[in-house]
Amino acid sequence: MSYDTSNIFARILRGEIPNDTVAENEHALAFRDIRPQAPVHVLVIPKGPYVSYDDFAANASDAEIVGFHRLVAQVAQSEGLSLAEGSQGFRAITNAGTHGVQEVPHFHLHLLGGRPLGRMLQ
Ligand code: D5M
Repeated sequence: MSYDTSNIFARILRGEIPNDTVAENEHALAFRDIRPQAPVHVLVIPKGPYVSYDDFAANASDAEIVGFHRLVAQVAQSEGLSLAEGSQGFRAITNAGTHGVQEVPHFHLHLLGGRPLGRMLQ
């Protein structure tokens, strides 16, 4: 699947529509989900044009991959979700494609926490 530059997260990255930014580094942006499913619901996206997790993992540079994951860790800490600092935990998920029910075709990781999230897999 080729990258669609008109997707909403591409527009956020270009500054065409507003977002509630939580943190940012050279390679990634973190902002609050517009339809939060938990007290903390932050999306972390790479700044590069990657459709899905597998696209990102296969094609991003080492620096982009590290930068992305460091931002996830930074947000987990700043949002009070870090296990190392005594939180009750969190969930990090990414949806891909039709079966994964991916709505926005720019890779994003959902970071959810602040309440018990229930069991996902039986
Ligand atoms: O989830 C896509 C997520 O993106 C969904 O939880 C809503 C969120 N969303 C959609 N538009 C916006 C804007 N403009 N700001 C913040 N969050 C947004 P998926 O994993 O693709 O199903």
